[in-house]
Amino acid sequence: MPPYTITYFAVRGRCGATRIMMADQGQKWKENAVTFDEWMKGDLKATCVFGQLPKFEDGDLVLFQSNAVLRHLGRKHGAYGSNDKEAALIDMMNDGVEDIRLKYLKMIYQDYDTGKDQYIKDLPGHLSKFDAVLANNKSGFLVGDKISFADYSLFEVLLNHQVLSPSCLDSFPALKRFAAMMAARPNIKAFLDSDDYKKLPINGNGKQ
Ligand code: GTS
Repeated sequence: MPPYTITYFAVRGRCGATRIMMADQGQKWKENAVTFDEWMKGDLKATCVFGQLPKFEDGDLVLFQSNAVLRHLGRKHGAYGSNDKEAALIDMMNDGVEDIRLKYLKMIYQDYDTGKDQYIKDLPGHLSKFDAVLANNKSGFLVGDKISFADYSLFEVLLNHQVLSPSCLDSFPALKRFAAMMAARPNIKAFLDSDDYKKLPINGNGKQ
């Protein structure tokens, strides 16, 4: 039995980074895909701490909140820095990624038709911050000299943004290098090439 189980809608959504991280770390997991009709019955929702998915199980540990899941996996698989100072910086970077993710999700779910162009115009202002951080760290990762859960989260956000705006990384050499480096990691490459990954839409409303 795989150690981990994801219960979520059949999308990449808020499990994209978790799946990429587990794949890269050589982990197996089980997927419980929940349909909209099942969800609307309300029984599962009533059991979720915040009334939302994803739900993540690691044995008898049941977690909600996708960033808590990333942190848990980071702790377990040595992807949370080498000391408290690095861990704090990794938290900071992941919160920065979450800020972009929230803006992206708001545009996708609430404002796609009228807000997409402005969102793409504003994007360099957000991406430049990550580019500067990466340009200052010669390991190529966000913090320290090894991969962390924040790297997986940033990478996944970049994948989605390259679908939204294929040239969005062109003015950001450090981000471009980072995205290429992450995509070339053998386990990530194999996962991104897999049907399991490709069959899932990025978002639940078909916009991307
Ligand atoms: N902060 C939460 C997390 O990071 O896990 C947000 C979870 C969330 O927004 N879940 C949505 C949900 O359960 C699905 S998705 O936006 O992640 O695709 N929606 C259904 C509902 O009834 O709220």
